[in-house]
Amino acid sequence: MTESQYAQVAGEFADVVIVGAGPAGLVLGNILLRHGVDCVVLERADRDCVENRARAGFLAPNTVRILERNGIGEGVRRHGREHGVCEFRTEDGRFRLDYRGLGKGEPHTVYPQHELVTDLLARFLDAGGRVRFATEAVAVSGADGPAPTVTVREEDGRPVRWRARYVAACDGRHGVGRRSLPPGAVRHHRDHGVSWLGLLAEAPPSLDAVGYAVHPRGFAGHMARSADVTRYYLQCARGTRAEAWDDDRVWDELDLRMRASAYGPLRRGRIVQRAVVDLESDVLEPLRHGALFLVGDAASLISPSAAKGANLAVLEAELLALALVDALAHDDSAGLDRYSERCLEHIWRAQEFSHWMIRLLHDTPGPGRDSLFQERLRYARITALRDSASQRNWFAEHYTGI
Ligand code: RFL
Repeated sequence: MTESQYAQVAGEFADVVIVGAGPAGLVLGNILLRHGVDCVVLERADRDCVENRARAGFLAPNTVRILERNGIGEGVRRHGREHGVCEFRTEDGRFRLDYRGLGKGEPHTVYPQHELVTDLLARFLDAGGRVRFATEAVAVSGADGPAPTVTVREEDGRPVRWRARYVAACDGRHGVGRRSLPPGAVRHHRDHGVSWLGLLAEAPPSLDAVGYAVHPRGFAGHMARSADVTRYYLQCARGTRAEAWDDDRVWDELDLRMRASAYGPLRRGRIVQRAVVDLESDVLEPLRHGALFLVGDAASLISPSAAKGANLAVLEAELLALALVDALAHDDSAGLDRYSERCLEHIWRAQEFSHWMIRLLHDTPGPGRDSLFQERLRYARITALRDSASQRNWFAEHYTGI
């Protein structure tokens, strides 16, 4: 359909059009609604899909505070479980790091992302919020002028134009927000050269800690999600097909890398999700282009090594929501002017820590890199964490901080 044909199609309006019903979009929508700001959430997927996408699980203390102070923390408060210990398993044995008692003395809260999203959605709809499911945004236009427009394709294929005063792209790394940026936008990108097979097992956790195993065959990770579900990761070769790993192969490899023969076998169960994740990071600069704002994964993609993605999404959503309230209700746009700069400070810090975690857990390959040199550096990092009190404090503060 041409631009002139789109000009004929039906039109709707909201002060703030939010694209994407993930943690970023739904935190933003809830805070706006609470302050009486007119908004709508446009979501490509259907409700069932949005409520059942298993992804993150570790919430930073600051994330919990943001949810609480905006009246959207009830689910986390009721069902989240505090978590504060890591166990590292290496060629030298194992050591535990009780990070809750170090750094700023704060734990993570384990609460599966899809449950958080389910809570946020229910809350938003109960408060009268508008969500259009199965509605894909295909273009954002006019963001540099007074009347930005989001063109969407509804479930029946019907095009609709949403006019807005502001557009929040909370639609992840492949969304329309990133595709709609002007030519001057910068994308910093880093491929870490490492891939993980991400697994979700219908099995109780095997450790009372986050488990990080460094092994000659590659990294393995263990993260509790609930009493019956555990997330595991296995470092794998680039280009691995997830289906090539049947359940027995997964469990045997996990037992090997987690050194089950020394520390006890893992509690097995059905693998219900397997997907290969290439560890990549990117940051877009700036995060504002006129009336268009990038939030969450749309603003920055961060490797899951340090569990920061959903936490950044929530932090940015609150900053943007309060700035939009000031702009729309009090005619004060200073917060919007500062949005990009304030978020980028947090994003780059999180990127730095996540990058450090990758190099703690892997011998990162790369052209011209001496692999034995990389291995020795990785070993030095992990022994410093084991032996140095100040290093452990530094780790604790950055592991839970955002
Ligand atoms: P989301 O959650 O991807 O939501 C984006 C939404 O936008 C919709 N969408 C569109 N809607 C309309 N029109 C379009 N054109 C659209 N394009 C996309 C999508 O359907 C979707 O509903 O982005 P958001 O809100 O920015 O949230 C980001 C987080 O989801 C992400 O950073 C985390 O899941 C990352 N992450 C983790 N983060 C943590 O803080 N702690 C963790 O423990 C953690 N573990 C993980 C993770 C990510 C993982 N994957 C997916 C690599 C574990 C894994 C395996």
